[in-house]
Amino acid sequence: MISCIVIQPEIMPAKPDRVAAEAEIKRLRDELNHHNYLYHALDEPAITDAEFDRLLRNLNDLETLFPDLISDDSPTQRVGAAPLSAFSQVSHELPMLSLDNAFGADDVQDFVRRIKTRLQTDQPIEFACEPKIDGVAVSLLYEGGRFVRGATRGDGSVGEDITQNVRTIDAIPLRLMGDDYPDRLEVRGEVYFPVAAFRRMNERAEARQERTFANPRNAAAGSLRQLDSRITASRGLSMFCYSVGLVSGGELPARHSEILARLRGWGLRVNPLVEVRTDARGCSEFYETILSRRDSLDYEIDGVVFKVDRIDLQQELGMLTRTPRWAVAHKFPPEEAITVLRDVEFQVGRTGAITPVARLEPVQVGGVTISNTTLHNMDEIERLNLMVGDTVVVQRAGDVIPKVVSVLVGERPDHARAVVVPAHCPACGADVVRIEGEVVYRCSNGLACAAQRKESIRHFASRLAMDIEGLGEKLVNQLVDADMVHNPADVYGLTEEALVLLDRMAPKSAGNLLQAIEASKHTTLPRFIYALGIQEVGESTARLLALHFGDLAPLLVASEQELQSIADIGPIVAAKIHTFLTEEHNLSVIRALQEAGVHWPVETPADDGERILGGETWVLTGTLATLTRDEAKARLIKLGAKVSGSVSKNTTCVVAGDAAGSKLAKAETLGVRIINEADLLMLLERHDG
Ligand code: 9MJ
Repeated sequence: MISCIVIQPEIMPAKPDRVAAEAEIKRLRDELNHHNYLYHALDEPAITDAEFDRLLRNLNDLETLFPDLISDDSPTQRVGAAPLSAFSQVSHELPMLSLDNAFGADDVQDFVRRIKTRLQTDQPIEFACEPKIDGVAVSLLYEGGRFVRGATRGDGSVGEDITQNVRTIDAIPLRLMGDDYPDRLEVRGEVYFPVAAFRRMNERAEARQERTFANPRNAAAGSLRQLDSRITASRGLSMFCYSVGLVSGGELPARHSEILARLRGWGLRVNPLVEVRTDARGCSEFYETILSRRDSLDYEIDGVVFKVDRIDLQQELGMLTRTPRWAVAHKFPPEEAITVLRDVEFQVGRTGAITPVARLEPVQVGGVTISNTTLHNMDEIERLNLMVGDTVVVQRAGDVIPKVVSVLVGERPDHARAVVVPAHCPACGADVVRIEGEVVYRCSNGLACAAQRKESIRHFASRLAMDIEGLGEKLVNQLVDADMVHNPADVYGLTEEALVLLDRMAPKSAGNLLQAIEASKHTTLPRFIYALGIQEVGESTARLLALHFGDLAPLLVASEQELQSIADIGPIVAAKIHTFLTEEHNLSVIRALQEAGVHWPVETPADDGERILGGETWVLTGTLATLTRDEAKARLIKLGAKVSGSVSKNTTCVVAGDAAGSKLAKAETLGVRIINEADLLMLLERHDG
């Protein structure tokens, strides 16, 4: 919810009388608090952000006319306090606890067993099960229902007073709802940085070449430690509440889960995934469910927490020094790990690109063991300041392949050595070259290099290219090593007699493979162009070329200029295509493929200008739920649009998917038309894009 306040004195109405103003101020505050609650605590907004802002402006206007009616808990008073010079200290009247950790189902079983032994019972025990938010623990103090103080956990006994910053977090009510709250109520929970907002912030920082934050937790901690609360306000922090501390002048329910429900009723934000489960088995099921949902949440969690639900049993169990006996955190496998870079090897790709690959001391990251990972290119190695022998941090985010994110330079051993690009191709021994202006180093030997041959044949057979099932990496390696296949066209000359001589190739699998090879002859022009493996020609560019030329023959004779005239093809790509299609060895492979019977239906070439989106420039940003980025791009291009990677004042329209970031923000600033995925689908369907 955006809560910026714009004062427009020139259109201020005549001053209302004080009594009427007081009533209206109260009405507006109640209404705003109610909508804040619907938006943040229940995630069910009933009005738009613009309507919310209008109400907030009305309230602000009235408070400007009657400043003595302003109170601390007014929704207008979140931001605006003068910057501090330092934070003062806060002593927690009741210590803020930390949690004991469990690292596996066995630890959880032990925890439940210990509890039953202490309570001398073999009756089932109910646990409140909560996601463990990876943020910053914060205490909120309410007196008479008004928010009066926010504090960090600190060492558990003494924290810092961050009241001004906490006030700016829209998800935290400045006034509790209802009237049955205790006179003094301390609520505890975790302030966090929503993942989408975190990514947006880092994207913006990167664009301005400013420092980025390593992860949402650090970013939340950094945002809460700002002496100027306007900075905190700009960050879009949020909070989940998960327990109470000090309570006086009122009663709370007898179960933890009911206390959470009560907190929610007072307008505080409680995680919606909290459930009550019984015994170790129920807890483990909860763990698995939450683990499987982890990547779809807009906040980071590093485990789940199990708490004995009955407060009387919690009291009976008591505490150790800093951790309660009645709770445990079952941690997820860490998504970050530290290991040693043993070596860097270089792999040769389809286009000869020499890619550095890290050989790591095997380490568990997010539940999988990793021992290799790509380092992308030499610029990345330089950026990381990486040397062989270094201790490195490996991180895995979601289901992404783990990567080296930083080097612990302080741990660098004396024997560390620099990573050097080999002068000769590790596969064929030819010279390695770096074309000016390019990041990558390449083997200069083209298809005479066995590694490039293997990769180009593997690419040719891959699913989005000729889709030859069964012709995977291992088989391609064997075929090239045995000198049976030198180029993609040779695949169509394979025979059963030759294939059965290979390792693990029975007549039946040879037969299946030959059938798949035969079936692949009937293909489409975009697939064929993509299968050729021209540098910079991915699936969507291949579609573009097919659409423009309709058949292969006109593409083969196209000039660089004509290629460049196609929307979305720039001079670099045009040059790569032109070079590829003028090299004799490539042309002879193309001829051989056609002679072997590879064919496709001719497409109707399209005239860019006549199509519905002819002359328009579109930008895709964020994640689309029903289309891949390439597919959306290709379909827009089919309707004549140019699809660009960046927003400018010449952009016609931006399609904003989920978690859209800086491009969306820029489009908003420039006033460019923005549509969502549903609008895009409607447009595509209407015009058969
Ligand atoms: C987190 N971090 O989400 C507790 N926590 O309870 C939850 N932390 C906690 N509970 C007592 N859900 C001490 C800490």
